[in-house]
Amino acid sequence: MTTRSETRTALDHLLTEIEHRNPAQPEFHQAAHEVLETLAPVLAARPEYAEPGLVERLVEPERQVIFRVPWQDDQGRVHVNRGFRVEFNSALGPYKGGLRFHPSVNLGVIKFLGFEQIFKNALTGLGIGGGKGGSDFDPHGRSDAEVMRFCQSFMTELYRHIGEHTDVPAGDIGVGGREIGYLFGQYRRITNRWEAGVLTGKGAGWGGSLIRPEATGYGNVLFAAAMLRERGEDLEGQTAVVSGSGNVAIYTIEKLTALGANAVTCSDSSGYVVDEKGIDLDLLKQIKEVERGRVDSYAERRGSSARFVPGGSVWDVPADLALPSATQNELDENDAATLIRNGVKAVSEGANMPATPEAVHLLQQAGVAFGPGKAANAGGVAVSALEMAQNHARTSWTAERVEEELADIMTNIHTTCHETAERYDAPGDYVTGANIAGFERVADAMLAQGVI
Ligand code: NDP
Ligand code: 2IT
Repeated sequence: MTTRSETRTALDHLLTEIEHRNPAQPEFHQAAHEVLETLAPVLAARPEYAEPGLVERLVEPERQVIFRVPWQDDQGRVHVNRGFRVEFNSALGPYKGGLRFHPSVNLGVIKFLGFEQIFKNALTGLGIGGGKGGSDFDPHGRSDAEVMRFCQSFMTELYRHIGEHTDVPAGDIGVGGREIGYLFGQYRRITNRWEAGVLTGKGAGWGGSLIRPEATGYGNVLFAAAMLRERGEDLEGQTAVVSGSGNVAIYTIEKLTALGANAVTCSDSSGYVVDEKGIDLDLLKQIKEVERGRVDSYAERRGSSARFVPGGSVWDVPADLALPSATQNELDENDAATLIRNGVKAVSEGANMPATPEAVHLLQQAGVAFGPGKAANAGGVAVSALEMAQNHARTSWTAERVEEELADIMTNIHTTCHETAERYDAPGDYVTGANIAGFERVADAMLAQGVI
């Protein structure tokens, strides 16, 4: 019988090896640490999982593609970006995960996101494997025509690696409905196929699912509400701080408001806005979704209830709830200490890995309910899987139906994480619950399918 401490030693060795074999990929190391550090109890309790090679296979992507993306700007200048698709694990279904266009993208970032996606997708219970992709292209300040030419060039290589039964990309930072449209158009042109299920996040009129744009934010709020319910509380009357002002942040604010909470902040890389009356969503959507502007113009146009703070930390604003919805490592130890001092009750991750390991530790120690991204933000990829199901059946569901399914999926994920944490002597620890529950599903499928 393997003890937990023997298992922990073996995992520590593996983590050291991961760092050696994947140099200069700090985000991937961080994501691997966060998962592997919680697996010792399940590996000790279930000897079949401790089989040599299982976890080693899990941390090595099945396939990694890196390619050149040349494109011309409106002045005719040629730019060369780098494109990535990491197909991490397909034991449960076709690779599934978004594309990120942001200057900070590199192989390590895409690998961290792809690794997280394996467990997140397993938690949805919907038969999707894990993958992620993107480019170091920066869409900020680019014209529609430039973004279109970039997307066409990106897809001119990507098309050979994807397909409705193979690998199904979607959006992430810098990739929304506009980009998915250009990418889908180029895929259709190159392949001469109407293959709706090759991408998700499509427009509602041409194969997209209703509620997909809302799904990540709505789902995160439902997850936060479920954590609060465990503590005998609800969202009504709670003040919430939200970071970001993109897809996830906007629909997080929308659902918080609908359920009676007061979302008082949003942010972008220029700074944050506090609006004591609550964020005016019509104004925020106009600025971000229509004009593609910056959050300072929200404060200018909103009037006296709102102010813009350049730079600074949105986590300085006192609140009952915090929903980080921008990017990785945006909430550190100091931010966590400030949130705790201000009496925060729950932190639920809309973004992927927004809280640093030190911040997570501090929040959990202080008894704050903490929802890790791979559980809390799984609503987006879950509705992507529902989009694939609708595409396959050549049908489209009503918004009400999709929203009901989303609510059921989020409740199930919450229950699964909660019960799994209890089963492994970590009551209330959603990080352990999410990692072990996701791991069990993927590991069972990998064991059944042999050493591949
Ligand atoms: P968007 O591109 O729509 O919005 C991103 C927002 O975050 C913008 O306000 C952006 O500000 C801000 N941001 C991004 N990078 C940085 C940075 N390095 N520093 C400061 N601010 C930053 O992306 P999404 O809303 O789709 O994604 C947000 C997060 O949610 C990401 O972590 C993503 O992985 C995660 N996620 C997304 C899902 C989806 O369905 N879209 C599903 C699950 C998770 P600026 O414009 O100034 O850069
Ligand atoms: O991080 C994520 O889960 C996403 N960006 C959504 C992926 C998807 O395939 O919808």
